[in-house]
Amino acid sequence: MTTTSLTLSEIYNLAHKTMLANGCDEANAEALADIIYRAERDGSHSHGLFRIPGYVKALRSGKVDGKAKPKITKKSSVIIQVDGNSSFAPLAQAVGLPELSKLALETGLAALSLTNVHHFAALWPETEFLADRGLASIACTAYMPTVAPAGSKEKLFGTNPISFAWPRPGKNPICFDMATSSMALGDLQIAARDGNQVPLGTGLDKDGLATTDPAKIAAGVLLPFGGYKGSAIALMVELLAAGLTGEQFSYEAKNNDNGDGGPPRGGEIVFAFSPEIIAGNGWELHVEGFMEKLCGLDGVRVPGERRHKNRLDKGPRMINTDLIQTIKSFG
Ligand code: NDP
Ligand code: PYC
Repeated sequence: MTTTSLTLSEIYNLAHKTMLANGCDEANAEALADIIYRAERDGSHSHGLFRIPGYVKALRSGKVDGKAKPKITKKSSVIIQVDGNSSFAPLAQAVGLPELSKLALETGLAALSLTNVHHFAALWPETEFLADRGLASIACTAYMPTVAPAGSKEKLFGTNPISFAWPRPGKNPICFDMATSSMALGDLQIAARDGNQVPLGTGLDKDGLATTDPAKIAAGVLLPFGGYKGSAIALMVELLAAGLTGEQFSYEAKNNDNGDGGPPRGGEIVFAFSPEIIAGNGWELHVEGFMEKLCGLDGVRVPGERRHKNRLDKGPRMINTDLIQTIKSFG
């Protein structure tokens, strides 16, 4: 694979320019470019520039409205809904997350339901936003059928990511963000592009046979992580991101999608909790005592730590040259 060096501002500008050239207004382009830049900065490679071709396809087919204005509604004293009006998820999040944070800091616990959005990004930006404001949170979204539920060889679940973050005042938050499949589809596609094999157990080919060839898995099914346990979490994500928001389950998203290769319409749920209100005074010290024990164990690291270390590096990033050429060809 050939790579080209891009500075972080070149990454932001390339994403921003491409979005503007393909029908986004400034607010939508800014929200997307910011999420792409932050993914590359932190080393979330499968959800940064790699996603631009899909974003562009969705704009060009008209599935996503690059000029959408998300609409916010307060559904109850602790529930906010943002209707993305066919936007990509980041702009709807930019509208909803500050309100969610305000509400959870007042009440101790609140939820944000995002509907009519197209989610193609990592989820840690949502949960870290809340952790930076002293809140614990959980976010999840569904996708399109990619993963066979435990016991089956047929795909029904999306790769259904879930992120959790916990605030640590004065320190980086604890934050995990993971697909509930053995591997995110983006990483499988990158492995196929780069000619790498994947571990046995990642997925099955179209005949239901285990394989280490990512292209064959892409034509077959991914498996949930951890067998029936990961499958149960993927099921929970379908129910929370679609059943609870009223948006599409992964199978419905696929049935109603135009197949342009961009992200389908769906929902996302974000729950926020205030340790200050729920646990009360002293929660930080209590948790730090636990974290000291955890991090004192040989071989243990805090989820999110890899990204937070990458973030300290303000230098250029090495990006796949073909990908840059493809993105530049979009205008
Ligand atoms: P990974 O398997 O790479 O990582 C999952 C989590 O585990 C991360 O928080 C990571 O932290 C943490 N972790 C990894 N290794 C260790 C370790 N040794 N000790 C402690 N923690 C560790 O993520 P996935 O490949 O499953 O997902 C990648 C991305 O894909 C996610 O950001 C997800 O949101 C996104 N995605 C988005 C979808 C969508 O529909 N929008 C669908 C599916 C996935 P760290 O980052 O610090 O390594
Ligand atoms: O990597 O599985 C994935 C994915 C699906 C939608 C966005 N990312």
